[in-house]
Amino acid sequence: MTVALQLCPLSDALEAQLAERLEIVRWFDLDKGAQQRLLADRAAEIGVVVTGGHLGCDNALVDALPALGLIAINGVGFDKVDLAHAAERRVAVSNTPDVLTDDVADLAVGLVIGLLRNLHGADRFVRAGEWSAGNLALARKVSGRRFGIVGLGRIGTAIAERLQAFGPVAYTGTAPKEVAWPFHADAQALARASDVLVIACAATPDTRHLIDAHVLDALGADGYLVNVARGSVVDEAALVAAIEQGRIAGAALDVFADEPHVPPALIQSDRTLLAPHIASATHETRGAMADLVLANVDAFLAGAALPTPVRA
Ligand code: 8YV
Repeated sequence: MTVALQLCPLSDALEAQLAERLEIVRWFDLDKGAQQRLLADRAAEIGVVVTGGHLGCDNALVDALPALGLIAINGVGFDKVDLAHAAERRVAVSNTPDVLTDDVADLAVGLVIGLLRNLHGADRFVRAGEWSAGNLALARKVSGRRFGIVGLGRIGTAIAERLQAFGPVAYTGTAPKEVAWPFHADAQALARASDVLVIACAATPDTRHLIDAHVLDALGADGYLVNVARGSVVDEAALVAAIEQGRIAGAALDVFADEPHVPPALIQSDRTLLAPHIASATHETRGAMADLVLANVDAFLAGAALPTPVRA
């Protein structure tokens, strides 16, 4: 049986089905010493790595596995895998596109509404028994806001389709698309024209820290930031400063630069709504993602074309 390294926890159902096809080694359960011993004893047997989009697989591990043939990502994002390096090593890479688009877009809308209407504060207010002493401070209206989408790919488009029910939508990206929404040449111009900036672009070297202090200042003291993409797209230190100094009104974040580490200033602020990278975390979508991971593993084991390959 082909041996597979599992780099992060997966759903019980996916783990059980993987174990029917592969001998699974739970890499993340091993300490450094045990990992080294495993590589020394069994590296040549390991043909598959199964990992998450948030985690990927670094080049050092790829290079330590001479028989590696497939990196199966349980996620759409492949920014944590060096595709050129994998191709050079003749390692195929698969991901789980499309099946999580609705969930990520739904969560983005939820974060927009939650942030502007202060749902997190309202929940805390009731639980803390503060209601009998008075009313919660007023929040901000969602309908009529101008929404700016950074990255109009599959997920960005699904977010735009939903948010246009609330107010005007515009976007930025690598190039204008054939859509009715207006295009802005860069994130700063889009931020200037938006009340709510929603980040939905892929993490690439070009989008690293795309949302910097200039973009946040263009969004302005009444503007809100929502990020369902990757933490690396936002200069987190600049965001912390903008939140602390009230240079933007608030931020709702499902992703962070160094997960699961969240800067204390973001945790302490009541201008932030925070989530632990849950955009695709529903039973339905994680089930569909698992099916795609298994379909790619099965194709690889059968020597067939991968259903959802990622190409360099
Ligand atoms: C998942 C993701 O949280 O799809 C992605 O790229 O980041 C998320 O859907 C993650 O991949 C789960 O393993």
